[in-house]
Amino acid sequence: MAINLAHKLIESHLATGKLKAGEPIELIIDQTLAQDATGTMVMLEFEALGIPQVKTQISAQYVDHNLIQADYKNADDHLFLRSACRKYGIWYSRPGNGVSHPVHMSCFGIPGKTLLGSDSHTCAAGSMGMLAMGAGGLQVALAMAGRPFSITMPQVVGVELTGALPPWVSAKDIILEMLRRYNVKGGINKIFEYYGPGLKKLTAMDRHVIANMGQEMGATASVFPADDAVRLFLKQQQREEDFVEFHADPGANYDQHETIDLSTLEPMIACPSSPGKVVPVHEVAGKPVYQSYIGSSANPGLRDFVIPAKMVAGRMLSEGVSLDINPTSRQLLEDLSTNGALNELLQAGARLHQTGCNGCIGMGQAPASGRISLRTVPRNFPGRSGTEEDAVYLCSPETATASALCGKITDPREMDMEYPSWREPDQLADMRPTLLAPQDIPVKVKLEKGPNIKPLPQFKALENKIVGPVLLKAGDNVSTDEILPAGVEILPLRSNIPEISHYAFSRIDKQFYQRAKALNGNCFVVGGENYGQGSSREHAAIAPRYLGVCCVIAISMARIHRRNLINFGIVPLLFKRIEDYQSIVQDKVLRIENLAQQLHRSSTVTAHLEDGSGELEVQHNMSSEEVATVIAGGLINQVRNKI
Ligand code: MIC
Repeated sequence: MAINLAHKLIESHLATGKLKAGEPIELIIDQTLAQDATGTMVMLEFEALGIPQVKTQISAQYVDHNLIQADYKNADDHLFLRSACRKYGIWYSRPGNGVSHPVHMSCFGIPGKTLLGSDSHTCAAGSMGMLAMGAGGLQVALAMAGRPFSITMPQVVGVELTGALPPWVSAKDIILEMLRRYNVKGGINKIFEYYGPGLKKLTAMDRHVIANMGQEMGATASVFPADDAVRLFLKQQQREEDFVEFHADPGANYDQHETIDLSTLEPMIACPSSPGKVVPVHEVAGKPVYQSYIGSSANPGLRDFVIPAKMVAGRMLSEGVSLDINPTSRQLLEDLSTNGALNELLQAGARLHQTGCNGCIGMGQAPASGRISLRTVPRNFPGRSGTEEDAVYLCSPETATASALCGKITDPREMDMEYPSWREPDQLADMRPTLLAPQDIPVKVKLEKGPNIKPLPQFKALENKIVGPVLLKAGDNVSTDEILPAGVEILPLRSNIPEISHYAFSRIDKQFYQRAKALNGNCFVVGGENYGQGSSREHAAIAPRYLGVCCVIAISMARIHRRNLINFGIVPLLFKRIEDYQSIVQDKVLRIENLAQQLHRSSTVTAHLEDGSGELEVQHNMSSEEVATVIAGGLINQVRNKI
């Protein structure tokens, strides 16, 4: 039988289970990555597991999110991470080296390997024939300890690309077109596998753009074959010896089929405030622009900076627009400065920021109130830029630059210039010397825990009778940015759960923390479809749990967040009937008796409305192992109990 690439990758790493969509499987993980905003938890969790050294082929820790050192907090975190890398045998990428996903690809990506990362955009490495997935930090810590990673076996959607992109249309427009078709939850429990003649002209970094934002559709992963484009990429990194050809068998089977004729695509844009609100650029053209943002893990390639540089060469940006350049990595910055593109950008009036994730996650660069920001980043959830009621649009570097030149949203095809030509260089600046390699012989290292590093909170086992109010009722597609926001004020608290919990649900209800504290007991949170979409930050589970949330009841849930809830002892429940979601109101008190028995016995859980007005039947889709985790009060307790 002709086997698709996703199945080949899964089969070669299968620890338990069968390749049957919907069934639980466990996968052996070859490589892990962490970034600093989630990495401090990963290291604390790894410490709690009591394992002396990582057991993976490669584990790497990047510092790319918490870069602004407004006080000691982020700096404390950096030192802690460096010491943890020394202690546990992990590569350390210091601040200034750049965004984890492209740097990992450049330094460590190998076709055919599995990669698990404590960042939802880890899936970007699917661009080079890897099975790469995002997960909560605890899952990554366990993978570092050599434990397999469990997921629900996804369906595989074969996306055939035909034709070639027209001028002014680039990889970002392909993934925006996918988002237009699938929206933010059409990819749940799916792997998107791209194939076909249209791949020929897409470089490994173009594919990274597409694989990265597969996460925005809720997909488990996206995969591309390891072909000549990947060989060239590895050659550019002086690692051609790591190339392994890897692709689907001819005529491979897929669970679902999708086709995109690239020649028919046009510049696309995602409107505020969801990556799924995609329209052609010309539909929103003419709106005044305040900021155009180039960079992030969603458009990290050299061409994503050089094309804008060529577009602005010899011109001046519109006077009212800030063109913010966020270099991906030290490598890219070096290449931009040697090939002259950096000067073109600066001379046109662009603004240079340090290498890293920066404004993508609200770490600076917040737009002015009521003004439009055009960004090449992967997400535009409400308020994520740091400005309340922001108006962030997601688009290609071409659209962002054309709009910065014209001062208004502009379809780049309208520019009075030829589409700049671009050829990948044979070699790029070498990144690896700036990474700190793990020592061959482990040395005794003390973890450097400055005052910003607080111990992990301990949670009790699940109570068998839960009585509490619905403390919050939320709508559809609530992202983790709304459950536990990021940004310059909150991100530095990632290593301090008591402090960060003050911000739980603050984007939805500014009084949530006070109300939870006043209650000082168990409570429920209710959500609509796709609850917890977006990031992998486990703080969006830990902080609510710390405040007494013991169950979330939603219509459906995003993969990573659902698992994070389980990992920290919050029961993920699902409405059986939409009407029940519609009729339940905030403050309604629920009572669940014999919860553990109910979870073990069947998929149905009965809750009683405490005012005597009846019963609410909900369901769960946890495996027996997941039920055991949640009953233990989370994965750390469960692992400890086993030891
Ligand atoms: C994001 O893009 O939302 C982040 C910040 O990279 C997160 C991780 C985090 O919250 O630290 C992600 O994508 O997982």
